[in-house]
Amino acid sequence: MSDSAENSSRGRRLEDLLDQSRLDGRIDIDTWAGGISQDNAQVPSVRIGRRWFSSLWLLPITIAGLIVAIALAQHLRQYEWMHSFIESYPGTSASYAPAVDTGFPAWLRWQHLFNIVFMMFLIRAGLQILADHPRLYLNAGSRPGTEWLRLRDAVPEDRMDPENAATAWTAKDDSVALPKWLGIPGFRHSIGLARWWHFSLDLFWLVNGIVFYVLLFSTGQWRRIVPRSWDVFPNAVSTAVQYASLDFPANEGFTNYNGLQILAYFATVFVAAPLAFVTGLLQAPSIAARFGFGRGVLNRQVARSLHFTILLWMIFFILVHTTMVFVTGFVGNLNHIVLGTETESYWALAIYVAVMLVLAVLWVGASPLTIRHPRIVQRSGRAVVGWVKSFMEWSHPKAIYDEKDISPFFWPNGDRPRSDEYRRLQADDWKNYELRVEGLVEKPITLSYAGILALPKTEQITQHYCIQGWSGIAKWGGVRVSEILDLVRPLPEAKWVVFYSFADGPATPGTGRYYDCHRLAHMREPMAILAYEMNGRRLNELHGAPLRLRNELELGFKQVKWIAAIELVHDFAHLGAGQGGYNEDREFFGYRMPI
Ligand SMILES: Nc1nc2c(c(=O)[nH]1)N[C@H]1C(S)=C(S)[C@@H](COP(=O)(O)O)O[C@H]1N2
Ligand SMILES: [Mo]
Repeated sequence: MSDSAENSSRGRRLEDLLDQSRLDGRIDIDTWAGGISQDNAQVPSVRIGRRWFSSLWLLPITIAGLIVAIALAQHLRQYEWMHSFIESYPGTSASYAPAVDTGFPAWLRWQHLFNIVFMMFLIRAGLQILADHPRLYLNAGSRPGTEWLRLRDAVPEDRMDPENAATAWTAKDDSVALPKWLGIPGFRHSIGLARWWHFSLDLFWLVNGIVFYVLLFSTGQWRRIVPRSWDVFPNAVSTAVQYASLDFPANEGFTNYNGLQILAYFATVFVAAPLAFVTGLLQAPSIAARFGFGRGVLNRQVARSLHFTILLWMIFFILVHTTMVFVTGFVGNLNHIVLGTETESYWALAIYVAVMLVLAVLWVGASPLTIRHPRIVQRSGRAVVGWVKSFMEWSHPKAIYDEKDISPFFWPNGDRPRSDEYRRLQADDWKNYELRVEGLVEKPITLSYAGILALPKTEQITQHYCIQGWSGIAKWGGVRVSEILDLVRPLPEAKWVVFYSFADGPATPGTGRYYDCHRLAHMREPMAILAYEMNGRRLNELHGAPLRLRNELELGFKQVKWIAAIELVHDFAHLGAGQGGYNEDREFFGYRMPI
C-alpha cells in the first residue's frame, strides 16, 4: 500500500478528512454500514442451564396446556362445590361493586385508538432495537455466553481475543436483520432510525397515557379497572374456570368487567406501562452515570431484560384481549369501544374495518418510508424528542465503580484504522504521534504522546453504554480533556469540540474519517477524559490506541477511538453531512445521546 498524501492527516484542514456528501437520498442497503450482509434474526432461543431451547417449543406447549386446561375445567365444573363457587363468585364485578353506567366516553375511545397506533410502532421499533444487539443478559458486563435469550448463534470463540483487532467480533458483526414488516426499518444495524420511531412514539404514548390517567380519575372511569375488593381474586379464578370450560361467563363488559379483565387491565395500565417507562430510563448512560444505577439489580441489562419482558406481556395482552373481543360477542363489543353505546349496530363493525385498513397501510408503509426518507425521519424524531434529550444532558456524571465490578469481557465496536500513517505511528510506539488541538482557541498546540503522558493523570472506573444495547465496566486512565482545554484556551465563540479519528467510518466506498462532536461544557466535566490506559494497561488497538475519549454522559458511539486531532468549533453544520458526527451523518443517529 502506498502512503498517499490523502492518507495523512498532517498539514491538512481537519474538516477535509470528512466525507462531505449530504446523503439526503435513499439508503442503499448493499453498502450500508460497510456493506454488512443481511444476516437475519433467528427465532429467539432461551437458555436453561447450559442448553438452548427454541421459543418455538412454546407453540406445542401452549396447545397442550390449553387442552389440559379445558379438560380440567370441564371436569371441575361437574362438581357441586364448583357450582356453588361460581354462583357465589360469578366473575363480574357486579357481585361486589356498583356498575359504571356512564358508558365509554369519546375521550376514552379515542385514546384507546391512539394507543393502538402508538403501540404498534413502539413494539416494532423496539424489536428492531433488540435486533441490534440480539442478546439479553442480567450482568452489567454483557458477557457472551451468559445471555438468557438470543436471536443468533453464540459469538465465535476464535474472534474474542481483545489483542487481535483484525479478527475481533464487534457488536456490529453481532447485529441481525428483521423482516421489513416486523421491525422498523428491518435491515441490519438500523438502530439509529428505529430509535427515532421508538422514542417519538414513546413520547406520544406517554402523553396519551398521562391524559388517560387524569381523565380516568376525574371521571370515575377508573372504577372499571381498579379492583375495589379482594373479591376480585375469587372472581378471577371463577372467570378463568368458566372460560377454560368453554362455557363463558356472562359478558357485562359495558358496565362491569370480570375479575380476569380487571386484573389484566389493571396490570397493563398501572404496572406494565409505568414499568416500561422506568426500565427505558434505566438504560440511559446519563441517568446511570448520575445516580450510579449501573451496578447491581438496576443495571442496564436487567432493565433491558425487564423492558423486553414487558413487551412480551403487552403482546400477550393484545393477543388475548383481541381474541376475547372476537369471541365474546364481537359486534356488541365493537359498539362499546367504537360508538360507546350498548347497541348492536353494524356501523361499529364498518368503522372498525375501515380503521383496521388504515392501520394496515400505516403498518406496511413505515419501513419503506423510513428507507426512502431517512433524513426526514431523523429530523422529525429530533423535533419531537430532541428537547427531552437536551434536558437529560444537564446531569453531571459522577458514578464510579469498584475494581471488582470491572467486566471480564468488554465488547468492541467500530472499524479499526487501516491507514499506513496509523500503522507507522503504532510501530514505533507513538514516538512520532502528534495530537493536533486547534480551531477556535487562543493557542493551537500539538501534543506528543510523551507530552500527553506527562500531563496530570486521572483514573476512573465507569460504565460504557453502547447504543446497540450492551454495556461494560472498565477502568480508564488518561488525561482530563479540561487539562488540554486549559492549554489551548478556547475562544468565547467555541461551543463544540470535534474529535477526529485515524479510522475511516465503515461505509464503503471510503466515506471519510470517523468523528464526533461534544459540547464544550461537557468536555469540562472532570470525568471527560482522553484515555490511554484501560484496566491498568496501555490501551490496545481494539479499544482505541493511542487515545480514546470518555464522556460518561453519552452513549458509546460518541466515544471516538484512535483520536488523531481535536478541533473547537462554533457549530458543526459545515462538517461532513452536518449532523454532528459520522454516525449522525451516515446512520441517522442523533447528536445528543444521553439515552
Ligand atoms: N473511530 C471510531 N471510534 C469509535 C467507533 C468507530 O467505529 N470508530 N465506534 C464507537 C462505538 S459504536 C462504540 S460502542 C465504542 C466502542 O468502544 P470499545 O470498542 O472500546 O468497546 O467506540 C466508539 N468509537
Ligand atoms: Mo456503539
